[in-house]
Amino acid sequence: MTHETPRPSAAPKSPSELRIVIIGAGMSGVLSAIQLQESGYDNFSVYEKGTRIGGTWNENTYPGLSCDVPSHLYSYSFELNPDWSHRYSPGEEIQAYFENVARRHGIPSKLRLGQEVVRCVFENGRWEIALADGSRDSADVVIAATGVLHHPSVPDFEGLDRFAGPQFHSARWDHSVSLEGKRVGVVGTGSTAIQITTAVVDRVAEYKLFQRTPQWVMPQENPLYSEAEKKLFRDRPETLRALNADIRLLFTEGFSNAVVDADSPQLAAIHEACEANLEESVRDPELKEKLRPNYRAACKRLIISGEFYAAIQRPNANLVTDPIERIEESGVRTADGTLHELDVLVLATGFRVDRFVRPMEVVGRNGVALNDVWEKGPFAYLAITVPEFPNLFMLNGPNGPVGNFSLIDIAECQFAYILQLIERVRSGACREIAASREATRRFDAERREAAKKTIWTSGCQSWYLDADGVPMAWPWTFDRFKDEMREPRLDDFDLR
Ligand code: N01
Repeated sequence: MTHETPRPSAAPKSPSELRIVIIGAGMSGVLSAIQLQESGYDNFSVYEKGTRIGGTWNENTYPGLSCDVPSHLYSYSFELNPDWSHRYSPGEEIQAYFENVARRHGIPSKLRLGQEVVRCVFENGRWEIALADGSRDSADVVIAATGVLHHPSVPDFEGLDRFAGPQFHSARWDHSVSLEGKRVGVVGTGSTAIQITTAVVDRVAEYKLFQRTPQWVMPQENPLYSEAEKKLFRDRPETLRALNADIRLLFTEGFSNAVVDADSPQLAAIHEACEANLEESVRDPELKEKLRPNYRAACKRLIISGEFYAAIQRPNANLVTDPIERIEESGVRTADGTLHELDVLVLATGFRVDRFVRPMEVVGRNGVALNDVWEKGPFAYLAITVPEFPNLFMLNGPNGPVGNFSLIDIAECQFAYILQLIERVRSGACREIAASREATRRFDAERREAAKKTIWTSGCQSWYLDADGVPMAWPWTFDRFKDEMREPRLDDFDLR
């Protein structure tokens, strides 16, 4: 697709004259598309490298997949869903929700599925966009909604390719492989591995969970919503809104605001609840000690599960804590010399969280490559904009509040902010807008300082930390985030 490149101009444009490209059709890409349309910006396309929308929920299909944010909170504010089946609904239902919402808002006509953006270059005041199939586009504004937990991290275990049976990363689940009656090994003890464990342990002959680091597990029930409750939500939408508001308050005060204050009483209560869960749920003292972390609860991303401890105590389940030495044809060899024979090996080993828009090549003003700017680690002013990359706005970019809040709430706040930046370009107030270097430096220094108070620096290794051990995530409360997102401080921007 080719578009004629107009000369940059500060004359106001109608919303339809502004060409916008959204990259990614996950939760935040679909949100951007809906909100742009609602605001009258109809000249946009959404490029998605997958063949369906949904992002995370399209890519992750492992058994037991669900969202550990309650479903009535993990919903668009303008599309609350009376029909969620559970407090924490399964992944398939979440995927169907996004597909339904997108359809209802007419987004499919804007989607370019199976189209991967490989390069965005800022030239003559516009973004020139190249796609993997050789086609091109050109836009005044690019919205990068490319996701965070997205690029599988596969450990380079010696001999991994020698394993004779099926093996795959949790985000690339091979549904052609039957687990019934098999000896199955899962590496990792993050949220993913814990969900897989509870879902598959009863289907397999032998289950081995390879744990490098134990996790604190917060018990949570996952009740079904009754038909009567769903009818009430449908008939009286105000009850649904009230439920959403109640859960938001509980989640924000009880967890989100707590993790950024390591001394908070809420964190102490979470730690106690996790300790009590371990004490009460695990019978065998040896297993209990193997499962006991030596760091504080919520230092790593907290595991939410009412079933994991029961699952790992099934007679066919085994927690392996000896380090993995190598992978052999018939299984996993641990450092104590044991060969754990397996038919299927699953790597629930997490994601490369420092990628963001990469591997897409992004080149800003004067030929500066984002990859070089991010050489020491990705950063963005308020998680949205990078100096010298004008009119490029990220949703859930680096240093955002990922991991502690409903990502949908976050994306909605971010989009409202981005829309105000777009509006400045449309109105002719400027042609190009990006955070200034000075404001970005200040923000980065402040967030590094604030990060010292968070629970993530209390003595554990996790995906929150960058290569220098500094938490990458937003280190302040959700209220502060909402305040920041209310209106751009134009002094912090370089407007041209
Ligand atoms: O990944 P993780 P995840 N040898 O990075 C282990 C979200 N999520 O996919 O702890 C041995 O948390 C690693 O060990 P260690 C949620 O935000 C949400 O589980 O580093 N082990 C760890 O145990 C979550 O936090 C939902 O010592 C190795 C595991 O692999 C995030 O996604 C559901 C290893 C990776 O854990 C990521 O979760 C699922 C090695 N070489 C996920 N390398 C919801 O419900 C890694 N490990 C929304």
